[in-house]
Amino acid sequence: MEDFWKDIYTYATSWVKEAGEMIKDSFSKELLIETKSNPNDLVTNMDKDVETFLYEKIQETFPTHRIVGEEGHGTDVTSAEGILWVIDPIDGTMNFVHQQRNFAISIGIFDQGVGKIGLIYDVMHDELYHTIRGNGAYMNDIKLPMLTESPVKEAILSLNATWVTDNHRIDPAVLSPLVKDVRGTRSYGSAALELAYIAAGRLDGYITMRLAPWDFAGGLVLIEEVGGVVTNVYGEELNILEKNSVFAGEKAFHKEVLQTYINKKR
Ligand code: 2AM
Ligand code: CA
Repeated sequence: MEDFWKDIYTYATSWVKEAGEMIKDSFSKELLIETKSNPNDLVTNMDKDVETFLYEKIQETFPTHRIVGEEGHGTDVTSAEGILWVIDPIDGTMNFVHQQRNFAISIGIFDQGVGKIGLIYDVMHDELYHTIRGNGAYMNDIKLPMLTESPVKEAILSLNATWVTDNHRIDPAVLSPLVKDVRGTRSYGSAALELAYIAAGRLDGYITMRLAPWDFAGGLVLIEEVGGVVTNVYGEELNILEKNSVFAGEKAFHKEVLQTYINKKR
């Protein structure tokens, strides 16, 4: 393994763990909750504090690296040149506020647009999903096996019911037969965790009509490392700097869904 990436990974994992402690400590203090684009789009002082903490650590240690974060850092980043950190300080903020669990810190680190490091930290379970490209993916110390083929009829698909009810976002004629045919559906409310679960083989697919780069950056690197596929819902490559629809999954499942369900209806 190249020492260069190992070094970056070692710093990143220690900062993510430290940020996890900050979040846990915050449960005994008052949380300031605000809304962003709509009344259900929540942000707290902890989202902002964790992003600032990570941003300052990266800037101090790796001043040439570029950073994009959910809470406002890096709005000036318009290309994927150089080394780029894509950060979600708390993914699943609604879960964080309402449930105090099922949220994660997510980081994807890219070199000229190619994913090199993926980290997703499930803070409350103390489970860190991590990879350095080409060196295997892990949950804590446990190596994640390569994904095995999963036909639609045996698959568990993760998706948020919102997308099935809203005609403007996806035609129910596409999703409804798929939802009927899979073995089961799940919804966890944190894109980062849903992607980590695919990497761990607990889910076979995840479909969503809109995610921001910080929601999927870490998961993309993890899933690719175990042989899975992450695209938009039409099977096209994602742009790491733009909002996209996302369809992630085990390779055979991904192919079957595109061929049998999505492309037939286009
Ligand atoms: P967040 O908690 O960091 O906001 C919920 O189904 C998942 O989708 C979460 O990962 C959430 O991230 C993300 N999400 C919620 N609203 C979104 C939006 N308007 N655009 C992109 N991602 C969103
Ligand atoms: Ca997010």
